[in-house]
Amino acid sequence: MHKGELKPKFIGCLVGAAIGDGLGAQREGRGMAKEEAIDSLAEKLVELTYTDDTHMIIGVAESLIECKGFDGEHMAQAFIRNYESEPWRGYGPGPPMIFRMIKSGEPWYSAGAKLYKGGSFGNGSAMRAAPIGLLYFRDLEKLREIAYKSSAITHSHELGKEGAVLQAYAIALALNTPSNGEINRESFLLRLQNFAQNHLYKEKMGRIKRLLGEQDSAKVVILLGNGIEAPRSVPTAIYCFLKQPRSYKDSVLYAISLGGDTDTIASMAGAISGAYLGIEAIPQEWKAKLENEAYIEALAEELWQLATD
Ligand code: F2R
Ligand code: MG
Ligand code: MG
Repeated sequence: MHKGELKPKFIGCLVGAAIGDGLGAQREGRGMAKEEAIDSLAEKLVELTYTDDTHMIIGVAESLIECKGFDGEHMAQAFIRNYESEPWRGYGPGPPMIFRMIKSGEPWYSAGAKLYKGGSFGNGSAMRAAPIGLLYFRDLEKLREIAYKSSAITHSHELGKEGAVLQAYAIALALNTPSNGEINRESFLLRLQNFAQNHLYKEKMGRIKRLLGEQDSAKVVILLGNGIEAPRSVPTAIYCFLKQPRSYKDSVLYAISLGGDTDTIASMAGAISGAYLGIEAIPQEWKAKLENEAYIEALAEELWQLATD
C-alpha cells in the first residue's frame, strides 16, 4: 500500500483506541446496555477522558519513537514516568506493583514473573499493543517478538503475552487491508488462528467465526467473555470489529453494549477498526471531544514516519 494511504490508518488506529477507551470508561464494570443509550451518552459528554488503556498506549508509542524500536528498560521507565505523573487513570492492580519492583532494582524482564501465579494474564498488555501492530506491520515475526517482550514487562503469563500478540497482529492485518476494499472475515480469522500459538486463542477464533451472524449478545458474552483477562477480552474485541467491519461507530457501540471491561474491549476494537477504515471513518463529534487528541495524532504520525521510511 502507498505510504500516503497508510497515514490516516495509523492515526485512525490510535485515535480510534483512545475514543473507544474514553467512551467505554463510562460503563466499565457494568452490565449490558443498548447501543442507542450509549450513543446518547456520548452526545451528552463534554469530554472523552481516557484511562490507563490509552495512557499505556502513549507510553509504548513514546518509547518506540524515542528509541526507534523496542528497548525494554526504556519502555518500563516510560510506563513508570507516565504512571507517576497521572496515577489516577484507573490502572489495573498489577502494573503499579511491577513499577514499584522495577524502581526497587528488579530488572524489567524479570519483575513480571513475580506477579500472581506465573505472571499476569490480565488484558493490560494487549490493550496497549496498538503501536506495536503499527510499527511492525510489515514484519510479522518481529511484531510477535516485540509484542511478547513488551508484554512481559508487566504481563509475563503466556495468555497475557499471546493476547498482546493477537491484538497487534489484528491491527497489522487491518492496516494491510485497503480501507476501500471488502474485508474477508473468514480469511482474517484464519490468519489470526494460524498466527496464534496457544490453543485457547485458536479455539476462540473458531468461536468468533461461528458467532458472526449471532443476534443474541448474551450468547456472545458467554462464549467469548467480557472480562479483564486477556483470553476473555481480546477475542471479544476482534469479534466486535468483525461483526460490523465497515463502521467504526457500530463496532465501538457494540463493544460497550456487551458490558464488563468496556473501556478495554471498545479500545481494542476501536484500534482495529481505525487501522482498517482510517481516521475519516471516526465520527467528527467524538474526535472533537477526545482529551489530548492532537498529541495522540502526533504520536501516530511519528510511528507512521518510522514504519514507512
Ligand atoms: N483497573 C481497571 N478497572 C477498575 C476500575 C477503574 C476505576 N474506574 C477507576 O477509575 O479507578 N481497568 C484497567 O485494568 C484492566 C487491565 O488490568 P491489568 O493491567 O491487566 O492488571 P492485572 O492486575 O495485571 O490483571 C488484571 C486481573 O486479572 C486477574 N489475573 C491476572 N493474572 C492472573 C493470574 N495469573 N492468576 C489469577 N488471576 C489473574 C487478576 O484478578 C488481576 O487483578 C483494564 O480493564 C484497564 O482498563
Ligand atoms: Mg482502563
Ligand atoms: Mg478496562
